[in-house]
Amino acid sequence: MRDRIKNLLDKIEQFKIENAAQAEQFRLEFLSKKGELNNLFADFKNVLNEDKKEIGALINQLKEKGQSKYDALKQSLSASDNKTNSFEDYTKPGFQYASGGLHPLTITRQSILSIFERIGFTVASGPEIEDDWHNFSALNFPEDHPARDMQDTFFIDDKFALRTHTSSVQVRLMENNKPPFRSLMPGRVYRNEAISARAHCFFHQVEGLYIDKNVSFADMKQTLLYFSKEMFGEQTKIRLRPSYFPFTEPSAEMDVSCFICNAKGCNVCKYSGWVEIMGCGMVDPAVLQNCGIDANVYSGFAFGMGIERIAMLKYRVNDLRLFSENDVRFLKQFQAAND
Ligand code: 2NL
Repeated sequence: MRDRIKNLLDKIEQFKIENAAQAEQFRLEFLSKKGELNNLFADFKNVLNEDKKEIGALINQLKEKGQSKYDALKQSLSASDNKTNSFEDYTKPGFQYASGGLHPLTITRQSILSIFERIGFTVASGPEIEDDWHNFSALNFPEDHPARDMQDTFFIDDKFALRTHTSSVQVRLMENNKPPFRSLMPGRVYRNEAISARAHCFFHQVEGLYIDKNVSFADMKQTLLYFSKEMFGEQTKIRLRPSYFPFTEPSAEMDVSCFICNAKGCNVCKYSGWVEIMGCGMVDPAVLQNCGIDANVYSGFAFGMGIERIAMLKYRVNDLRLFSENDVRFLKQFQAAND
Protein backbone atom coordinates (compact mmCIF):
# COMPACT_ATOMS: atom_id res chain seq x y z
CA MET A 1 0.00 0.00 0.00
CA ARG A 2 2.82 2.38 0.89
CA ASP A 3 4.40 1.72 -2.53
CA ARG A 4 1.14 2.39 -4.29
CA ILE A 5 0.81 5.70 -2.48
CA LYS A 6 4.39 6.66 -3.28
CA ASN A 7 3.88 5.70 -6.95
CA LEU A 8 0.74 7.74 -7.22
CA LEU A 9 2.42 10.70 -5.56
CA ASP A 10 5.16 10.58 -8.22
CA LYS A 11 2.61 10.29 -10.96
CA ILE A 12 0.64 13.26 -9.64
CA GLU A 13 3.75 15.33 -9.28
CA GLN A 14 5.02 14.55 -12.75
CA PHE A 15 1.73 14.96 -14.56
CA LYS A 16 2.07 17.89 -17.00
CA ILE A 17 -0.94 20.15 -17.24
CA GLU A 18 -0.67 22.80 -19.95
CA ASN A 19 -4.19 23.12 -21.21
CA ALA A 20 -7.80 22.55 -20.24
CA ALA A 21 -7.92 19.10 -21.89
CA GLN A 22 -4.94 17.91 -19.85
CA ALA A 23 -6.47 19.32 -16.68
CA GLU A 24 -9.62 17.33 -17.34
CA GLN A 25 -7.58 14.18 -17.99
CA PHE A 26 -5.79 14.72 -14.68
CA ARG A 27 -9.12 15.08 -12.90
CA LEU A 28 -10.48 11.88 -14.46
CA GLU A 29 -7.35 9.87 -13.76
CA PHE A 30 -6.83 10.86 -10.13
CA LEU A 31 -9.65 12.83 -8.58
CA SER A 32 -12.88 11.53 -10.10
CA LYS A 33 -15.07 8.80 -8.62
CA LYS A 34 -13.36 6.20 -10.77
CA GLY A 35 -9.96 7.80 -10.32
CA GLU A 36 -6.94 6.25 -8.62
CA LEU A 37 -7.41 8.11 -5.32
CA ASN A 38 -10.87 6.72 -4.86
CA ASN A 39 -9.51 3.24 -5.59
CA LEU A 40 -7.03 3.76 -2.77
CA PHE A 41 -9.81 4.76 -0.43
CA ALA A 42 -11.75 1.66 -1.47
CA ASP A 43 -8.78 -0.56 -0.68
CA PHE A 44 -8.20 1.21 2.62
CA LYS A 45 -10.53 -1.23 4.37
CA ASN A 46 -7.99 -4.02 3.72
CA VAL A 47 -5.24 -2.17 5.53
CA LEU A 48 -4.21 -3.73 8.82
CA ASN A 49 -5.73 -1.91 11.76
CA GLU A 50 -2.40 -0.94 13.27
CA ASP A 51 -1.37 0.69 9.95
CA LYS A 52 -4.67 2.50 9.36
CA LYS A 53 -3.66 5.72 11.09
CA GLU A 54 -0.42 6.11 9.17
CA ILE A 55 -1.78 4.98 5.78
CA GLY A 56 -4.94 7.07 6.22
CA ALA A 57 -2.85 10.18 6.80
CA LEU A 58 -0.71 9.41 3.74
CA ILE A 59 -3.76 8.94 1.53
CA ASN A 60 -5.24 12.19 2.80
CA GLN A 61 -2.02 14.02 2.09
CA LEU A 62 -1.97 12.55 -1.36
CA LYS A 63 -5.54 13.60 -2.00
CA GLU A 64 -4.82 17.10 -0.87
CA LYS A 65 -1.77 17.31 -3.11
CA GLY A 66 -3.72 16.12 -6.15
CA GLN A 67 -6.63 18.43 -5.48
CA SER A 68 -4.48 21.50 -4.86
CA LYS A 69 -2.33 20.85 -7.95
CA TYR A 70 -5.53 20.56 -9.97
CA ASP A 71 -7.09 23.70 -8.47
CA ALA A 72 -3.98 25.83 -8.90
CA LEU A 73 -3.44 24.85 -12.52
CA LYS A 74 -7.08 25.20 -13.38
CA GLN A 75 -7.02 28.73 -12.04
CA SER A 76 -3.91 29.75 -13.91
CA LEU A 77 -5.32 28.23 -17.11
CA SER A 78 -8.55 30.13 -16.92
CA ALA A 79 -6.63 33.33 -16.10
CA SER A 80 -4.47 32.94 -19.19
CA ASP A 81 -7.58 32.13 -21.22
CA ASN A 82 -9.06 35.38 -20.06
CA LYS A 83 -5.95 37.26 -21.02
CA THR A 84 -6.72 36.86 -24.71
CA ASN A 85 -10.30 37.99 -24.56
CA SER A 86 -10.57 40.35 -21.63
CA PHE A 87 -9.34 43.91 -21.32
CA GLU A 88 -7.28 43.40 -18.21
CA ASP A 89 -4.36 45.48 -19.57
CA TYR A 90 -5.88 48.84 -20.39
CA THR A 91 -2.57 50.23 -21.61
CA LYS A 92 -2.32 47.69 -24.44
CA PRO A 93 -2.78 49.11 -27.97
CA GLY A 94 -6.28 48.48 -29.34
CA PHE A 95 -7.06 45.82 -31.92
CA GLN A 96 -5.85 46.79 -35.36
CA TYR A 97 -8.67 46.86 -37.86
CA ALA A 98 -7.75 45.69 -41.33
CA SER A 99 -8.18 48.91 -43.24
CA GLY A 100 -8.98 49.29 -46.91
CA GLY A 101 -7.34 51.76 -49.23
CA LEU A 102 -8.44 54.77 -51.18
CA HIS A 103 -9.26 54.27 -54.84
CA PRO A 104 -6.50 55.62 -57.13
CA LEU A 105 -9.00 58.07 -58.64
CA THR A 106 -9.88 59.33 -55.15
CA ILE A 107 -6.21 59.80 -54.30
CA THR A 108 -5.63 61.68 -57.57
CA ARG A 109 -8.75 63.83 -57.18
CA GLN A 110 -7.79 64.74 -53.62
CA SER A 111 -4.32 65.84 -54.64
CA ILE A 112 -5.66 67.94 -57.52
CA LEU A 113 -8.26 69.62 -55.31
CA SER A 114 -5.91 70.32 -52.43
CA ILE A 115 -3.41 72.08 -54.73
CA PHE A 116 -6.09 74.50 -55.95
CA GLU A 117 -7.67 74.85 -52.50
CA ARG A 118 -4.37 76.26 -51.28
CA ILE A 119 -4.80 79.23 -53.63
CA GLY A 120 -8.38 79.97 -52.73
CA PHE A 121 -10.47 77.67 -54.93
CA THR A 122 -13.50 76.00 -53.37
CA VAL A 123 -15.35 72.86 -54.42
CA ALA A 124 -18.85 72.93 -55.92
CA SER A 125 -21.08 70.08 -56.99
CA GLY A 126 -24.24 69.62 -59.03
CA PRO A 127 -26.57 67.06 -60.62
CA GLU A 128 -25.39 64.31 -62.98
CA ILE A 129 -28.66 64.53 -64.90
CA GLU A 130 -28.75 67.83 -66.73
CA ASP A 131 -31.00 69.73 -69.08
CA ASP A 132 -29.93 70.97 -72.48
CA TRP A 133 -29.42 74.54 -71.26
CA HIS A 134 -26.88 73.79 -68.50
CA ASN A 135 -24.99 71.12 -70.39
CA PHE A 136 -24.97 72.69 -73.90
CA SER A 137 -26.77 75.94 -74.73
CA ALA A 138 -25.41 78.14 -71.93
CA LEU A 139 -21.94 76.89 -72.83
CA ASN A 140 -22.21 78.15 -76.37
CA PHE A 141 -22.65 74.78 -78.08
CA PRO A 142 -24.20 75.43 -81.51
CA GLU A 143 -27.51 73.66 -82.23
CA ASP A 144 -25.85 71.28 -84.65
CA HIS A 145 -22.81 70.44 -82.49
CA PRO A 146 -22.02 66.68 -82.65
CA ALA A 147 -22.00 66.43 -78.81
CA ARG A 148 -25.73 67.08 -78.94
CA ASP A 149 -26.09 63.91 -80.99
CA MET A 150 -27.46 60.64 -79.57
CA GLN A 151 -24.24 59.09 -80.81
CA ASP A 152 -22.16 61.05 -78.30
CA THR A 153 -24.44 61.78 -75.38
CA PHE A 154 -26.72 59.59 -73.24
CA PHE A 155 -30.14 61.19 -73.49
CA ILE A 156 -32.75 60.28 -70.91
CA ASP A 157 -35.59 61.89 -72.85
CA ASP A 158 -35.83 64.91 -75.15
CA LYS A 159 -35.23 67.26 -72.23
CA PHE A 160 -32.60 65.58 -70.04
CA ALA A 161 -29.23 63.89 -70.54
CA LEU A 162 -26.37 62.58 -68.41
CA ARG A 163 -23.92 65.48 -68.14
CA THR A 164 -21.00 65.22 -70.55
CA HIS A 165 -18.77 67.53 -68.51
CA THR A 166 -18.91 69.25 -65.14
CA SER A 167 -19.07 72.71 -66.80
CA SER A 168 -22.83 72.44 -66.24
CA VAL A 169 -22.11 72.89 -62.53
CA GLN A 170 -20.15 76.08 -63.28
CA VAL A 171 -23.12 77.40 -65.22
CA ARG A 172 -25.40 76.83 -62.22
CA LEU A 173 -22.88 78.47 -59.93
CA MET A 174 -22.58 81.57 -62.12
CA GLU A 175 -26.35 81.83 -62.56
CA ASN A 176 -27.00 81.72 -58.83
CA ASN A 177 -24.11 83.71 -57.39
CA LYS A 178 -22.26 86.94 -57.88
CA PRO A 179 -18.63 87.04 -59.09
CA PRO A 180 -15.80 86.74 -58.23
CA PHE A 181 -15.60 82.95 -58.55
CA ARG A 182 -12.75 80.61 -57.83
CA SER A 183 -14.31 77.22 -57.99
CA LEU A 184 -13.56 73.58 -58.69
CA MET A 185 -15.98 70.99 -59.98
CA PRO A 186 -14.93 67.41 -59.52
CA GLY A 187 -17.36 64.76 -60.72
CA ARG A 188 -18.39 61.90 -62.94
CA VAL A 189 -19.32 62.63 -66.52
CA TYR A 190 -20.81 60.44 -69.24
CA ARG A 191 -20.11 59.96 -72.95
CA ASN A 192 -21.71 57.48 -75.30
CA GLU A 193 -18.54 55.64 -76.28
CA ALA A 194 -17.64 52.00 -76.87
CA ILE A 195 -15.65 50.76 -73.86
CA SER A 196 -11.98 50.00 -74.51
CA ALA A 197 -8.59 50.42 -72.82
CA ARG A 198 -8.59 54.06 -73.93
CA ALA A 199 -12.27 55.09 -73.70
CA HIS A 200 -15.15 54.50 -71.32
CA CYS A 201 -18.79 55.50 -71.17
CA PHE A 202 -18.06 57.46 -68.01
CA PHE A 203 -14.99 59.11 -66.55
CA HIS A 204 -14.10 61.69 -63.91
CA GLN A 205 -13.19 65.30 -64.34
CA VAL A 206 -11.98 68.22 -62.33
CA GLU A 207 -12.90 71.54 -63.87
CA GLY A 208 -11.91 74.93 -62.57
CA LEU A 209 -13.31 78.38 -63.05
CA TYR A 210 -11.78 81.74 -62.13
CA ILE A 211 -13.86 84.87 -62.78
CA ASP A 212 -13.05 88.37 -61.56
CA LYS A 213 -12.31 91.83 -62.89
CA ASN A 214 -9.17 92.04 -65.05
CA VAL A 215 -8.37 88.33 -65.19
CA SER A 216 -5.95 87.68 -68.02
CA PHE A 217 -4.47 84.79 -69.98
CA ALA A 218 -1.24 85.38 -68.02
CA ASP A 219 -3.14 84.72 -64.76
CA MET A 220 -4.28 81.41 -66.21
CA LYS A 221 -0.74 80.49 -67.25
CA GLN A 222 0.68 81.20 -63.81
CA THR A 223 -2.12 79.37 -62.02
CA LEU A 224 -1.66 76.30 -64.20
CA LEU A 225 2.13 76.46 -63.87
CA TYR A 226 1.75 76.52 -60.07
CA PHE A 227 -0.60 73.51 -60.29
CA SER A 228 1.77 71.58 -62.57
CA LYS A 229 4.80 72.15 -60.34
CA GLU A 230 2.85 71.07 -57.24
CA MET A 231 1.40 68.02 -58.97
CA PHE A 232 4.36 66.77 -60.97
CA GLY A 233 7.42 68.33 -59.33
CA GLU A 234 9.21 71.68 -59.04
CA GLN A 235 11.20 71.18 -62.26
CA THR A 236 8.01 70.85 -64.35
CA LYS A 237 7.54 73.15 -67.36
CA ILE A 238 4.28 73.80 -69.17
CA ARG A 239 3.39 74.66 -72.73
CA LEU A 240 0.09 75.78 -74.23
CA ARG A 241 -1.01 74.78 -77.73
CA PRO A 242 -3.92 76.51 -79.50
CA SER A 243 -7.12 74.46 -79.43
CA TYR A 244 -10.86 74.84 -79.66
CA PHE A 245 -13.76 74.51 -77.20
CA PRO A 246 -17.17 76.14 -77.75
CA PHE A 247 -17.06 77.72 -74.28
CA THR A 248 -13.57 79.29 -74.27
CA GLU A 249 -11.86 81.83 -76.53
CA PRO A 250 -8.96 81.61 -76.95
CA SER A 251 -8.65 77.91 -76.04
CA ALA A 252 -5.58 75.82 -75.42
CA GLU A 253 -4.36 72.34 -74.59
CA MET A 254 -1.78 72.28 -71.84
CA ASP A 255 1.20 69.93 -71.83
CA VAL A 256 3.64 69.37 -68.98
CA SER A 257 7.26 68.38 -69.49
CA CYS A 258 7.34 64.59 -69.16
CA PHE A 259 7.77 63.78 -65.48
CA ILE A 260 8.50 60.15 -66.23
CA CYS A 261 11.66 60.62 -68.32
CA ASN A 262 12.44 64.21 -67.24
CA ALA A 263 11.59 65.29 -70.79
CA LYS A 264 14.39 63.13 -72.23
CA GLY A 265 11.93 61.06 -74.27
CA CYS A 266 10.10 57.86 -73.36
CA ASN A 267 7.14 55.82 -74.57
CA VAL A 268 4.72 57.73 -72.29
CA CYS A 269 5.52 61.10 -73.94
CA LYS A 270 6.07 59.33 -77.27
CA TYR A 271 9.63 60.70 -77.30
CA SER A 272 8.36 64.29 -77.48
CA GLY A 273 9.25 65.23 -73.88
CA TRP A 274 5.68 66.55 -73.34
CA VAL A 275 2.42 65.02 -72.08
CA GLU A 276 -1.00 66.59 -72.50
CA ILE A 277 -2.90 66.92 -69.23
CA MET A 278 -5.72 69.41 -69.64
CA GLY A 279 -7.73 71.79 -71.79
CA CYS A 280 -8.18 75.43 -70.83
CA GLY A 281 -8.98 78.89 -72.08
CA MET A 282 -10.52 82.29 -71.39
CA VAL A 283 -14.25 81.91 -70.73
CA ASP A 284 -16.10 83.01 -73.87
CA PRO A 285 -17.89 86.34 -73.14
CA ALA A 286 -21.07 84.80 -74.60
CA VAL A 287 -20.99 82.16 -71.82
CA LEU A 288 -20.64 84.85 -69.16
CA GLN A 289 -23.61 86.75 -70.64
CA ASN A 290 -25.66 83.51 -70.80
CA CYS A 291 -25.08 83.08 -67.09
CA GLY A 292 -26.05 86.64 -66.20
CA ILE A 293 -22.53 88.04 -65.76
CA ASP A 294 -21.55 91.33 -67.40
CA ALA A 295 -18.74 90.39 -69.79
CA ASN A 296 -17.72 94.06 -70.06
CA VAL A 297 -16.80 94.06 -66.37
CA TYR A 298 -15.73 90.50 -65.72
CA SER A 299 -13.44 88.05 -67.44
CA GLY A 300 -11.98 84.74 -66.43
CA PHE A 301 -10.40 81.47 -67.32
CA ALA A 302 -11.51 77.87 -67.04
CA PHE A 303 -9.82 74.52 -67.36
CA GLY A 304 -10.76 70.87 -67.31
CA MET A 305 -8.82 67.67 -66.84
CA GLY A 306 -9.66 63.97 -66.78
CA ILE A 307 -8.78 62.39 -63.43
CA GLU A 308 -8.29 59.00 -65.12
CA ARG A 309 -5.77 60.49 -67.52
CA ILE A 310 -3.71 62.02 -64.69
CA ALA A 311 -3.91 58.81 -62.63
CA MET A 312 -2.88 56.72 -65.67
CA LEU A 313 0.18 58.92 -66.17
CA LYS A 314 1.05 59.08 -62.48
CA TYR A 315 0.65 55.37 -61.79
CA ARG A 316 1.51 54.08 -65.28
CA VAL A 317 -1.86 52.37 -65.73
CA ASN A 318 -2.43 51.32 -69.34
CA ASP A 319 -6.09 50.29 -69.28
CA LEU A 320 -8.89 52.69 -68.34
CA ARG A 321 -11.22 49.81 -67.48
CA LEU A 322 -9.13 48.88 -64.43
CA PHE A 323 -10.45 51.97 -62.62
CA SER A 324 -14.04 50.72 -62.63
CA GLU A 325 -13.67 46.94 -62.35
CA ASN A 326 -12.84 46.88 -58.63
CA ASP A 327 -10.37 44.06 -59.02
CA VAL A 328 -8.69 43.94 -55.61
CA ARG A 329 -5.40 42.85 -57.19
CA PHE A 330 -5.36 46.27 -58.87
CA LEU A 331 -6.77 48.30 -55.97
CA LYS A 332 -4.44 46.76 -53.36
CA GLN A 333 -1.45 48.26 -55.14
CA PHE A 334 -2.60 51.74 -54.09
CA GLN A 335 -2.97 51.05 -50.35
CA ALA A 336 0.50 52.42 -49.62
CA ALA A 337 -0.29 55.64 -51.50
CA ASN A 338 -3.07 56.56 -49.05
CA ASP A 339 -0.99 58.44 -46.59
C1 2NL B 1 -11.03 68.96 -71.11
C2 2NL B 1 -11.27 70.41 -71.32
C3 2NL B 1 -12.30 72.33 -70.36
C4 2NL B 1 -13.57 74.14 -69.51
C5 2NL B 1 -13.29 72.80 -69.55
C6 2NL B 1 -15.34 75.69 -68.83
C7 2NL B 1 -16.43 75.86 -68.02
C8 2NL B 1 -17.17 77.01 -68.17
C9 2NL B 1 -16.85 77.93 -69.06
C10 2NL B 1 -15.75 77.72 -69.83
CL1 2NL B 1 -18.53 77.22 -67.21
N1 2NL B 1 -15.01 76.61 -69.71
N2 2NL B 1 -14.60 74.57 -68.71
C11 2NL B 1 -12.80 75.02 -70.27
C12 2NL B 1 -11.79 74.51 -71.07
C13 2NL B 1 -11.53 73.17 -71.13
O1 2NL B 1 -12.09 70.96 -70.34
O2 2NL B 1 -10.28 68.39 -71.83
N3 2NL B 1 -11.66 68.35 -70.14
C14 2NL B 1 -11.48 66.98 -69.83
